[in-house]
Amino acid sequence: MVPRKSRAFVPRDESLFCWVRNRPGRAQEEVSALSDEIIARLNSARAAALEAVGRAAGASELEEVRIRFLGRSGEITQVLRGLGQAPADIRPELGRRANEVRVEVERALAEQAARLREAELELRLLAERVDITLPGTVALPGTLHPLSLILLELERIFTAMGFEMAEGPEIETDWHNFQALNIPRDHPARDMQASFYFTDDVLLRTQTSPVQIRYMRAHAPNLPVKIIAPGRVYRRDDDATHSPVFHQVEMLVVDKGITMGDLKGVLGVFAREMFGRKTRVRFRPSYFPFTEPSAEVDVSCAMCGGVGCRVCKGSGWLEILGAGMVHPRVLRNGGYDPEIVSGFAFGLGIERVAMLRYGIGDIRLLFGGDIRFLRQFHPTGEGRVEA
Ligand code: 2NL
Repeated sequence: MVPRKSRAFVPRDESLFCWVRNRPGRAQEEVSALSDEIIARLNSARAAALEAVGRAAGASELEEVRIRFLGRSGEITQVLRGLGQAPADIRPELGRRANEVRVEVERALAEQAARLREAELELRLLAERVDITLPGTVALPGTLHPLSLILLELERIFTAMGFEMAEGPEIETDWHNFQALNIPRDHPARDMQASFYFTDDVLLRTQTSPVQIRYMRAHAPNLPVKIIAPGRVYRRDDDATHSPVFHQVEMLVVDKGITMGDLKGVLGVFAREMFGRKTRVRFRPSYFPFTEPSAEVDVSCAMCGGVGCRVCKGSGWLEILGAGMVHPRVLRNGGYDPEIVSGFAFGLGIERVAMLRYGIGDIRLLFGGDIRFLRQFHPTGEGRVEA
């Protein structure tokens, strides 16, 4: 509540001093009575001021109190101002007292202002209090996706053997994706790779082979070609072991005098590095349009060591990739002369390797984004699950 402003306690014209001034030759009793009265007024002004200061609950209320008592026409100011007309014998004493009152009220104002600031700060500190014992937001370190882990592993294995990484576009021409790889438009192999076409000539690549075609055409006739081409590929498949988007790594070597023995050697190193030192490799005759001869390559099952288990369905072997000697037509489409050079190639699905390596039963887990699943994988192989 704002205290009601009182007027200056004595209007100038009716001041006590007017009364004294107008009566020269006044009696000593009159002067002392006057002095007593001024002192009484000072005291009551002092008491009222101190009380008002004590009651002021904010900076603006405090300012009102200051104006009421010490302002230009404040109660104490009025007394001080009027002292000029007080009789000379009592003036110094009254002046001293009035000044004391003024100083005292000023100090009380300053102290109350400080107290109010303090209290306000106290309130703010209380309101803005931060509980530093509350648990913070835990920043869980991320983990690499199992597909990334396999890809990094492949990169490590093949770059150690002197291979270069090659990349290319995911949107390809029919020629780079199929025709250059000896798969003409009417070839039955196209049915096995049901594709996503934009136009008759443009599609999402179904394999990373077009990267190798592009690489050969960019580098021919330089030798050797030793590349691995990892990347995302697309096929119209969708079940527990097939995803419409998946990842492939293909490898290509082209040089003079390359034989199937080189292919077997490289695949042996790869299999032992990826699946363990004791891993054995088996070749079965197969067919791909872009290789001749062609082979399905199996590795001995790392789960059971080759005796047969659920993972290898009792056979002791896991089909891991397809490979072969690069077809002469494909070499020629890459800009190399098959009379002078030869080469080998393989292709593998990264998802399949990840599923075998980590014991994942459903390919869709790899694309589900469930971090409870994804957090289990660690470069050291910790936290392996049977899904
Ligand atoms: C598989 C089989 C294979 C290739 C890919 C290839 C690439 C060029 C020339 C010759 Cl440029 N071959 N790639 C060769 C054999 C098999 O993939 O089952 N992939 C998942």
